[in-house]
Amino acid sequence: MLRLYDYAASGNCYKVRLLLAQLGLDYERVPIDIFGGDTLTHTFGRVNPARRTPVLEVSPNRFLPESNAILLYLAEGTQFLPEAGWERAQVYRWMFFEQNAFEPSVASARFWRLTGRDELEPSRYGSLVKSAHSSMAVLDTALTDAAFLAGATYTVADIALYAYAHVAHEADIDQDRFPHVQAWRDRITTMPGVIHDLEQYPDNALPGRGQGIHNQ
Ligand SMILES: N[C@@H](CCC(=O)N[C@@H](CS)C(=O)NCC(=O)O)C(=O)O
Repeated sequence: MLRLYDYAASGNCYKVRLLLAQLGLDYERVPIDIFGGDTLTHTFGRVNPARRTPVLEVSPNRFLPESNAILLYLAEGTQFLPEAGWERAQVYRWMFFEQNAFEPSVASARFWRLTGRDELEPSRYGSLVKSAHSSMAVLDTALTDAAFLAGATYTVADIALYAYAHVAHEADIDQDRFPHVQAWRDRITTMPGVIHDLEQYPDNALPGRGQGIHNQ
């Protein structure tokens, strides 16, 4: 059976849980307390040397880290990933954008806001929120004339971006500036099989409390 090394408050992990739910696949969920030291053990170092979640164990001792790589692996041959060609390239384009611009701004701003880091370093938080607005604007422009990111059909690109876009308001991001993102989010929210199980950050995620790879 598939096994997911998972952190309940992580949007990157939520992406994978969402696709697994929509595919109707059974899996074992292994909770990893990323601020409780679980990623720092020798054993977890063999699961993912980068010491991050999510990781999918596809068969015994075969570990696949990186949320978007996991989405692409699970979606192969399903309705959630177009055949090779133009539309597939669009899926890659948005998933790369998600990792290099969207997640580092939107997810980080939200994490900072929800764990009080915004008050500790307001000017750094301000820069994150500014970058997050730029990333949201890119998404909004793309969704002006398209129902979904890669075109007419819902794909893993939408899942990758939805994970943090659907909670972007928690990061002081002004939703009213992005009406096309709102409409796209509403379309996804009501789709069959869509789950919403992103949890709040626990106390050990607060500054100075935890012992993950980000010691701040
Ligand atoms: N690029 C990676 C990022 C994974 C990542 O940063 N995961 C976070 C949770 S969202 C984590 O496990 N962090 C460990 C830590 O901060 O100690 C992916 O998309 O899977």
